[in-house]
Amino acid sequence: MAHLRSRHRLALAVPVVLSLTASLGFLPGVAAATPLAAPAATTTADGPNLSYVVNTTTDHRTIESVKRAIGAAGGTVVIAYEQIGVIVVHSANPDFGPRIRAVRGVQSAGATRTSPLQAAGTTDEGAVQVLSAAEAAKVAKTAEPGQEPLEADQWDLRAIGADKAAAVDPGSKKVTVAVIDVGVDDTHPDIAPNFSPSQSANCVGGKPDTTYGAWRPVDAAHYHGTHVAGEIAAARNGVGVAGVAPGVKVSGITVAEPDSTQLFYPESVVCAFVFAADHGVEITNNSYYVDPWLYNCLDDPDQKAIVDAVNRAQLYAQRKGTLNVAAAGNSNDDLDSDALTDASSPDDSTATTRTVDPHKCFDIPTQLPGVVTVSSTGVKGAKSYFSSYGDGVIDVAAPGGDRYQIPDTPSGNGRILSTLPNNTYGFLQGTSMATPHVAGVAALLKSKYPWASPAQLQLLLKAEADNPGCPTEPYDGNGDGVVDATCVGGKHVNGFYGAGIVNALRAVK
Ligand SMILES: [Ca+2]
Ligand SMILES: [Ca+2]
Repeated sequence: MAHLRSRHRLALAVPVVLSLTASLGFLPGVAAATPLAAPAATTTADGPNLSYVVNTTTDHRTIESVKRAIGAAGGTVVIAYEQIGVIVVHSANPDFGPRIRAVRGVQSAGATRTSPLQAAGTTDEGAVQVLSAAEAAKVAKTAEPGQEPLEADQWDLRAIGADKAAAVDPGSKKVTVAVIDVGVDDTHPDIAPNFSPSQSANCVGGKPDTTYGAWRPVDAAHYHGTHVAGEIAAARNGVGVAGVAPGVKVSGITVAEPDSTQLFYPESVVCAFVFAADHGVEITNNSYYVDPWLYNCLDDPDQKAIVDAVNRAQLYAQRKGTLNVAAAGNSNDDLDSDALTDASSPDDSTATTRTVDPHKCFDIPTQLPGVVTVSSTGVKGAKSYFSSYGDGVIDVAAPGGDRYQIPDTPSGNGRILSTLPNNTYGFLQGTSMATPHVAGVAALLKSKYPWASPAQLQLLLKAEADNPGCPTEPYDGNGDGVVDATCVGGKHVNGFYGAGIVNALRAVK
């Protein structure tokens, strides 16, 4: 679950205990330390079968010649994305990485994983809190005319004017937000009315599977994407909750491993961006970081290849008119600092502790160019205690919940209430939850300005945001008396909130 912006590291609020179980047979070993001088034509399969991304040009002849070299080096092509020059490969040759990097026409190449999962972890942000039937009945009793039954607990909608915006314009059915995540339960009665099956797929492994229903979560533990989808576009249908943009469409592109690791490998994410771009998706929601590295350092050939492949895919989506919105992370890291401690990578084998410079080692996709980077706020409009931040890194902020900031609502829960698989509802907190609020407001903007480019949408999000400014007191997010972060910047742009907290009502006016 590393990828999910939940744990201390970055993403969100997901519980889930990592365990080993079956999952693919990837083993340790990897080629990283292997010298480059391997002999020709080794096709031995004496190593673990790893997955790679091989990045080349978009020229067809070059791609064909690189494909032949891949075969000669003991690799098998899974899929070639010619439009971005990225080839997904499996190989059991321990020398495959160095071998293929030496081939003419290959710009970067590397393994997208290290070895099978061994470590377990729990989330700092706490597990999902399911709303019981009794609690739901209590909340529903407080609903006012015109409100959804559980809306009294949705302080986040009111915080960005999304309740009032829905009365003006709920957004257009011609706009789709794709949720790149662990799967979306489109049979949920609050999601079914707005779901777009033709823009949904399962991208696990790097190749899209569009079989009907392939995008659904494999089990109830894969609930994260369903929560995100509801935050964006849960219908105003007299049932449950409402999303920020209840008139737009939402789709699901699954990238999480189906086992309990729920890892988001790079080739799956590459597939998701290309699929979204090629299927007319206007906005993608990315509430995760790409596994297995929290920060990908460009001086490492594998990590460089991962950054290169994912960046090509997300830039391709932008060129086709898709705005990509991504979570800043849940590790309360200053992404503008000179040095950060990354103790969680790689998260598919044994993590080691290393110091990284976030200007050279990137959390992706959130730190990639043109991506809207989102920090999280609580009900008081202050940065969530877990939210990463950084002057010049954060673009905008949005409600993602904070259990230390208590709202005056029936449940008094500072987290975000939304849909869960199997027709249930629950609370989560994280930058994972902030991101869909931004995606929802962006969808409202796109509904109003259908010709707006991704860059223009991002400018509008910023121009219409409300900036709380840096706090005047030292920031102690969890109230333990120890200062947790320093906000750098001014009233209009700063490291905690970027240009400010997005606003749905302004988007539709
Ligand atoms: Ca509803
Ligand atoms: Ca503190």
